[in-house]
Amino acid sequence: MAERPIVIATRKLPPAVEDRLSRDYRAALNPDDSLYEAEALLRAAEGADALFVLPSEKLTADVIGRLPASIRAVATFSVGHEHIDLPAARKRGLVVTNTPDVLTAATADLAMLLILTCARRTFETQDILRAGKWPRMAPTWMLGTDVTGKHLGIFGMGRIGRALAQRARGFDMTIHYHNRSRLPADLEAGAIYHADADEMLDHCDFLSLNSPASTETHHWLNADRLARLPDRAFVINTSRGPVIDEAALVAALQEGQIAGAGLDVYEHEPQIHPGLIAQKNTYLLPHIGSATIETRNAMGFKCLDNLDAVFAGREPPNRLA
Ligand code: 8YV
Repeated sequence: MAERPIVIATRKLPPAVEDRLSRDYRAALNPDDSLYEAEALLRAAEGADALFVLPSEKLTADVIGRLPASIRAVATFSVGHEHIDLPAARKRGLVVTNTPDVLTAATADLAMLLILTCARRTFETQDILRAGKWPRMAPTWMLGTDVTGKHLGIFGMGRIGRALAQRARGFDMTIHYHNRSRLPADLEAGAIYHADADEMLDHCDFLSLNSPASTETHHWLNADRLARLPDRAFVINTSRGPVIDEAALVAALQEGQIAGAGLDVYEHEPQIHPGLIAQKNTYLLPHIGSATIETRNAMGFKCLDNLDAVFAGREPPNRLA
């Protein structure tokens, strides 16, 4: 019987995922969850057959070009794939796969949670309560805003954008969206399409960013677009930090150009712009969009389904390259 392929897992994974990985492959795990720099990753890859990576590993054209010939596949434990140079992977004949679908619900839930928390000031009020500074219930204190009847603009109506729209409809919100192309009526489900994303900004009580990171979306929400948002608008981001010009967002918050922001992702993770921390009307989470046990297990199993297919000579279900 042929030896099981060698797979390098660059990060510590949920136990059920590591168990299956170790059962079916000769797995190099990372129990300390220490980060691999490019050179260390290249050394670890020597003689291995596949890499199981996260967005923390930057697989640039240079790194891909220097991967040992033994590496046939890279499975990324993420739907986002901006950390992997796909053209370079194709050129090198490297199979690359990701984990779509299984994290859609969890990420959309978190976007909805940020909308609600911005509207109802939940973090801010909890901080006050925990600090023992709750004076008493008062009719004019800590007033938020309703979400019912408000307008939600979604920039990027892919799987997660559509799942957020579905949730927001349950809160009686009117959905606007911009996408590269208009969706068919069944997927649009009554949402209002704006071919011009800038024009959508005028309508937003909440603007949710749900596009992938790319050269086209880099700093899409810049100072000009922030200025165009109504001053009652909240910005929600569960996609990728660089879609927002973070310095411009801080300036807009400081100047009261917008009402607040609910963020799960940042331009320079894990560093957070100090201006975001300083604002009272920011609700900041540490990139936990997909962080439920069910979702993280499903993401890991999807990576393994893809690797299983590669090593069985089948087409992997979630192939990017
Ligand atoms: C991942 C994500 O869990 O899938 C993605 O693209 O952003 C996350 O939800 C995270 O990147 C860890 O892999």
